[in-house]
Amino acid sequence: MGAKRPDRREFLRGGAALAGGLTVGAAEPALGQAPPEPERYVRGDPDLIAYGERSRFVTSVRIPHPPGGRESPDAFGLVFHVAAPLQDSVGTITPSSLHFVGTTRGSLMPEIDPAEHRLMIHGMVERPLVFTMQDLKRLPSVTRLHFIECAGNRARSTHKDVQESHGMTSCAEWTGVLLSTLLEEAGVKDGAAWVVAEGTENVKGASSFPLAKAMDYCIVAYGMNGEAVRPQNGFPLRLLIPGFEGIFNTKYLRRIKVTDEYYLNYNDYGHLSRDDTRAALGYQVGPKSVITHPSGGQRLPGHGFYEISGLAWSGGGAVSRVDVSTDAGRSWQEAEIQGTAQRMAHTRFRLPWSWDGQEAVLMSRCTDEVGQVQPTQAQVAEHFGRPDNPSAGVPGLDNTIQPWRVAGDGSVHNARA
Ligand SMILES: Nc1nc2c(c(=O)[nH]1)N[C@H]1C(S)=C(S)[C@@H](COP(=O)(O)O)O[C@H]1N2
Ligand SMILES: [Mo]
Repeated sequence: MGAKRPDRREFLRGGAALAGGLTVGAAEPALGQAPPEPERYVRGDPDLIAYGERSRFVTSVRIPHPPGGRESPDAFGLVFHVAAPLQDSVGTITPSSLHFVGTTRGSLMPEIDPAEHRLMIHGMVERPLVFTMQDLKRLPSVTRLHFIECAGNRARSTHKDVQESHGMTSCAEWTGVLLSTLLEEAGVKDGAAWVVAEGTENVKGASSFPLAKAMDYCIVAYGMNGEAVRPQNGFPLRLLIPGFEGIFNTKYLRRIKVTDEYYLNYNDYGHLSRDDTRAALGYQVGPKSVITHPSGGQRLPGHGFYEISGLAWSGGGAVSRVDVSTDAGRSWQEAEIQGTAQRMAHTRFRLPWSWDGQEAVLMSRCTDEVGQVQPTQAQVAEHFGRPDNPSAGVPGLDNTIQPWRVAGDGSVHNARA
């Protein structure tokens, strides 16, 4: 018995049946010519043997964010955040070298020797503990796919492409020890309600989050995409608070304090609620999605068959459904979800589409496992009492539907208000 192979006929039943097959217009007929031989060979060297690199023909790179590279608000570093080229992504995992980077106050990274690194757990616990990296690696571990998204990942009408509008989220496979395992080892005292996590570098990257969240799904991670966490993402140890906005995912993690109150810290822009019940939902990323192909800045070479493809995610759990519209939201079709959607992870969706060469507006809408549905920009503006000004932005996280307009010449443009 072999692995289950995708069935082309099933795919066609999904709505892509085109007279003459899928490749009409997309490929030339073969008339006996064999594909060319390579003209050049690259000679391997010890470095390439030791640690591989991508083809020189693959040039997709990260960019400073905000676009144009506004400098860090203080003197610590170069840029504020760095955005991932999600418009070029395939599948669901962001390669570590292209993972977005969020540095709350600059981009100076601490260089930490893992042999010297310690994680302290203290505060309202029975047994305060200090772990070395080696201690942590002896404990039961988990490996899970999770996205991280910066609360500043808000699409604007001026953004040209997915990288500018949605590039401050990424998804990696994280490995480490559940925070609940460490807190159970330490023994949380009655009356504790908050957890404060602190990083190692000068600005500490600290944040406070509810104890209930700390006991549920959070990972103290040392692994990222099959190797050690990269320095830009928190080497040697970082916290994953899956589903909560990016700022909670403390990098260079060195201290966890269990408390009975919210701690104010350098990371707090004043947007985080200190009320336990509001905090539980207010820190969470809503259901969100973006079509990565075709998307802003790309060009369709001609009419005919295309696969519309994109990423969907939610802080509320797994993506349960994605709908796609090719007529600016007048009608919707359910897209195919790649594999089994993981909780708080990017999920790839796909829909076969035949472009007739007319102007079309493409949109995607995510529904998550708890039934939350991604809103339109107009719905959110209405909700916040600004129906005449949908581009004004909204307080908190922005998870509104992203429209892309395919013009008659095949060029694709941002169609946000
Ligand atoms: N120690 C520390 N942790 C931090 C930060 C920081 O500046 N220092 N930035 C936060 C912000 S604002 C974000 S969006 C996420 C980004 O995680 P990433 O860089 O791995 O993508 O890390 C968070 N954790
Ligand atoms: Mo961030």
